[in-house]
Order: sequence, then C-alpha cells, then structure tokens
Amino acid sequence: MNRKTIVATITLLIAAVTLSAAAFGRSQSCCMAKKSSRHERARTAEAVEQDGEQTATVEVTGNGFEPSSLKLKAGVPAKVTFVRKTDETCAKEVVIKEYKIDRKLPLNEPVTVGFTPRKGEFTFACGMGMLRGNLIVE
Ligand SMILES: [Cu+2]
Repeated sequence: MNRKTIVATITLLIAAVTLSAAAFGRSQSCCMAKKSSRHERARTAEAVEQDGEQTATVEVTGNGFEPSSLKLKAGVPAKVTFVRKTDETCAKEVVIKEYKIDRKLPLNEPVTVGFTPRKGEFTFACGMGMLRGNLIVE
C-alpha cells in the first residue's frame, strides 16, 4: 500500500464513522420525538389568557387531536385555532356541537373558532364524531 491509498482509506473510515454517528443521532432524536408526541397526546393543555381573551391551538395529527384535552376558563371569550397537519386522518373538519361550530380544516391552514365557553365539559370532534377531544371549562 502506498501512502495515498492509506490516506484515502483513513478518510473513508472517518467518513463512515461520521455518517453512522449522524444516522444514530437522527434515529435517537426521532425516537424521542415519537415519545414526546405520545406524551403530548395524553396531555391536557390550558388556554393562555391575555387582554380579556383566551387562546389555544389544537393540531390534528396521525394521533388525532393534540392535545386531546383543553382547559378553558368560563365566561372568557375563547379563540381556539385548529391546524390539520396530516392527510392521514378523517378529521378534516372540526365540530363543537354545543357551540354550533362546524368548520372545514384545510391541510396546514390554521382555522380559528371563537366562542365564549360556559362551565362544563364539551367535546370537539371530527365530522363523524370518531376522533374527539375534550373541552374542560372551569
Ligand atoms: Cu372522523
């Protein structure tokens, strides 16, 4: 083996190690992302209150509505923004029957619905009521 071959071999080895390390890192973070989204799904989110209104965002993903449970304050005008992030879902619209809300959710287009919640528990759901989430109003 001449010097050039040795240098080329070492360079290749370093490249291979770097690539596999990068791939490992990616698979690690992908795994963690999955874990955290599963965690997210079980989570109850709370609306943020500011300037006399409360706002929150709910995403439609492959897991359904995330978060699947949303806490709101009674009597404070609410703006809840729904964003559908996937085509692999039947939740292409959102229905909140008690507040007469029925809106189409175009892919990746935020749709904000406004209503003033009253105390109680309500459901937001897809058009057929298969995928659903809860509004907890206190
Ligand atoms: Cu559905």
